[in-house]
Amino acid sequence: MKASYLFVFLLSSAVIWQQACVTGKKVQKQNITLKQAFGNDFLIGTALSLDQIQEKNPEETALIAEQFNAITPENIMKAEVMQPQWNTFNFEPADKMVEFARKYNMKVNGHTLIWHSQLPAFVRSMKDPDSVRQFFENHIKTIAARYDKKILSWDVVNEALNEDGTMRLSVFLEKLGENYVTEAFRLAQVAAPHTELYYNDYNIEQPAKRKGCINLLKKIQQAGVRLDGVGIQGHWLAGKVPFKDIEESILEFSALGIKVMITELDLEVLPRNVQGADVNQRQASNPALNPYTNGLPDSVQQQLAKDYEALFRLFLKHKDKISRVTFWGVHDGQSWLNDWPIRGRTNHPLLFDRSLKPKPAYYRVLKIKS
Ligand code: 9MR
Repeated sequence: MKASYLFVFLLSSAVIWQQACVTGKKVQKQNITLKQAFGNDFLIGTALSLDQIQEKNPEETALIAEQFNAITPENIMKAEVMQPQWNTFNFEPADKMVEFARKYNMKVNGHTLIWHSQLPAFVRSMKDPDSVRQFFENHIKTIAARYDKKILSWDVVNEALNEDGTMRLSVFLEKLGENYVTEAFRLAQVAAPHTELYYNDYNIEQPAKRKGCINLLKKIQQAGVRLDGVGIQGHWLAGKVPFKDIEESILEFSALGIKVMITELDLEVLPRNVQGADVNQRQASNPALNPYTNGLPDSVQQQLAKDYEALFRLFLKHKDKISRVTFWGVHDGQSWLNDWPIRGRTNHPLLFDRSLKPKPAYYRVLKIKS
């Protein structure tokens, strides 16, 4: 072997060895990536920010391309970005994302057509039902049609339910009535006949909300409107993951004859009083509630790893029902949980840390397949 080849070989072995040493512990060497490991089971996705779609950081781009085969835009397909002013659409970021997905051979889940949050200001101030209806129809038709055949799927309606399973009070419920969810799917079905259509929500593994969700989904189906899947967001707490509820929900949702997805997976490691992902719920800041600014203690790191492993074992057990598992962000530094429900915390909910290094949880998840 030539000296230069030998040097490259030794260097890459050292890198692999270094990656295999996590928090001082030797773990099994892993050469495969998430999308390779689970490629025959379900899609492995991540939410991307605009910076990531624009490939601002080459190291991050490489990590995304290597690990994931599905993407969801974290914010750029929401109504306030896509239609900032009445009938004025901003397609540029979403078009860029479609290009990104094509370049790296990834599926795109559009997120989201109808949601009570991140609405443009002109909708929030609308008083009369006709204007809301016009916005609702125009928004769905225009955007769903533009991306038909370019993306795999849409979260047509996001978070329409309260914790007790009743319909959440929103401008859509108030002005259009309960049937607005079915109507959104009906419009999307016409505008995007080649795109899969999903309902997406958090805490729908919880029994009361799950029951409400199943009723809502059945209504869509009974109206003869196409519904392809349901997304359980998966914003859970490390050490308190509701495994039994999750398994029951996978079974019950799938019994409706639709795909089940885990769409926004992350595991909270910091103290907080609220559960789920209601962006309107906030807690006051307090240094005691931000304990891991210098990194996760080993005990919490191990808990996180244990929970992720158990979750992926469960997902694999039901891989015939689950079509995608998407993390809500690529790495800890990007997570929305650094700012919710308390702003400015240092959170650690994902498989990659702030310096893009895989955490013990990553290796535990991959180890299932080795
Ligand atoms: O991750 C998103 C964050 O950057 C935004 O500030 C926030 C604003 O509403 O939305 C976050 O994403 C949410 C997703 O769109 C729907 N489910 C809950 C997610 C976390 O709040």
